[in-house]
Amino acid sequence: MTTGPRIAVPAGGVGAARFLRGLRIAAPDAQITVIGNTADDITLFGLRVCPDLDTVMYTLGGGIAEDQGWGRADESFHVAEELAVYGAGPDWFTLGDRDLATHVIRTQMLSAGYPLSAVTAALCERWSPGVSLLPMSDDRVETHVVIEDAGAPGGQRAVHFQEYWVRLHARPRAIDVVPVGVEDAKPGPGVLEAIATADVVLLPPSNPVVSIGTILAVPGIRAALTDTAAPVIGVSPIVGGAPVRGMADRLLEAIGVESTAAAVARHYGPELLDGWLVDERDGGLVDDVAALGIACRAVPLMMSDPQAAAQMARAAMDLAGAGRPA
Ligand code: FO1
Repeated sequence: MTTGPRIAVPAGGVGAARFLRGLRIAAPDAQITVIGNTADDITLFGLRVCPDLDTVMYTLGGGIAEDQGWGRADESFHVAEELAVYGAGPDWFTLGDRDLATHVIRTQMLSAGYPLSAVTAALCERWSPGVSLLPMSDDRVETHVVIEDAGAPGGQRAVHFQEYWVRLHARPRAIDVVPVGVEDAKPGPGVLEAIATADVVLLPPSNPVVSIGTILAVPGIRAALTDTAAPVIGVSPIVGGAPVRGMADRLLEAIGVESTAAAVARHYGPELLDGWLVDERDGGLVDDVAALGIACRAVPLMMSDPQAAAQMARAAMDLAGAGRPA
């Protein structure tokens, strides 16, 4: 019987997964519910791939390819090699043999009519991540990025987020980020309840636009987070004016948000955030954030290993314990 605090964590991929691994160390008795971003999901070779859900599941379940932060450890690529020989694309998104088994099971269950939430629960029975992993929605939402393309009509075209991120390496200027279908999406089973009954809500250092942003865009979720009695504490994904990993700055630019720890806090807003952790290098921004009505502390934010992530999680829980500002 877990007696610890109930913690709700809207989460993207690698940054969130590493933060969650630290949170499990820092709060071993906590009942953690992860609300996973599903707008990165893509269908390849007829299989549904859910990168952010799988990164959380594999990382907390002990099967992640640690250096990459995605995909499986001890992986082989025989199927991918065979597909390439057949000329079956795309070849820019690598699916390993072990990882493919997850996508086969997921696709089988989705085709049999199970909602993504039931599929994710079934996959987690094998992985035992130690958290409840809930898709943000059972409805399909797919982030597309509108990029400059001189050769396209009107000089721009939309590409799936994964093509923008993995094939194009976020090089083209992003004009707009569109979570296709989000306006018709409903929060997944258990999502609103997890937020309403949480003792603490933590926003990990995920991509504010295509991970946290898409979760907040599901109708009802942002309102639940602003209404919850629980303190909402975020961790800046931007350190020293640049994203810690990934290319979030390219997407922040598309929505007109400066790549600073203070600008992201302002973007989330004081109606959402009660507290915000910035890296020690951004200590000079603490007062700017506090002036927004958001409690702010500067602590080390580099998750170099699980213990460092645990320290960050402790700092976030401490700031939550400081309670909502009067
Ligand atoms: N990222 C890459 O940069 N290259 C890949 O080939 C790639 C394959 C891949 C396969 C499964 C999976 O779950 C994730 C994968 N990713 C890959 C990472 C993925 O683009 C990111 O995890 C998220 O979508 C961004 O948060």
